[in-house]
Amino acid sequence: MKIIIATPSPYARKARVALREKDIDFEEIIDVPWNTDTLTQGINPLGKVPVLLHENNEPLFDSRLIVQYLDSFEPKPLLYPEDPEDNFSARLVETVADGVCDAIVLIFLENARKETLRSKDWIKRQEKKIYEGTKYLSNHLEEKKYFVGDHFNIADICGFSCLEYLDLRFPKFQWRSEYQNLENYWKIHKDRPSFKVTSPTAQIIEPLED
Ligand SMILES: N[C@@H](CCC(=O)N[C@@H](CS)C(=O)NCC(=O)O)C(=O)O
Repeated sequence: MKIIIATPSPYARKARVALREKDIDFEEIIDVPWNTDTLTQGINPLGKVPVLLHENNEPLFDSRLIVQYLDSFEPKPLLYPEDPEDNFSARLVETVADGVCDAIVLIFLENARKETLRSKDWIKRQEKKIYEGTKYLSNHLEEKKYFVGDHFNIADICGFSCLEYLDLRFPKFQWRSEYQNLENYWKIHKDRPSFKVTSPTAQIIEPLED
């Protein structure tokens, strides 16, 4: 298998962690999807990473679809829980964590525009999603070791990736001091090998004109 990724991307990280947790052989291809020469051209009409390439199958994109595919390709360990209640609960955490990352990306892009073109109201609107979403994650976690059930699953991949993406792109938010339970959770999982080797790193993107 091959996976096209960007090093800061929390969505690509979901697939990167899942591949490692399942011990699947794969090659990582690093792209900068925001640049005009992105490798996603002609592969993903949406121009986004991650993209999974597997033999002659159709390229798969969108992190959720990719992780679901990986669960059917190699069910051990299953990342989307079998139990229906846990399954919905894990998907909810995934939705909120991904949504927080969406808001972080939108602020990052807004700030990449010329100062005169930036909208303070738009940034505020996105910040509210970040703060409310993180509060939701904290409430959902309580004092547990895992977000959902008693096993590591997709909710943990998304929740943990979201917290480290906050550190990278939205450091003014001191979530560690505001939510002690999230800080404890981060400490418990930070040395997990699949997380350690996929820790997000910034890339330089072409500046946005107009
Ligand atoms: N819903 C998608 C989101 C993927 C996404 O937004 N990826 C970003 C990188 S963090 C991207 O490639 N953006 C390029 C663009 O929108 O042009 C998923 O979960 O895979």
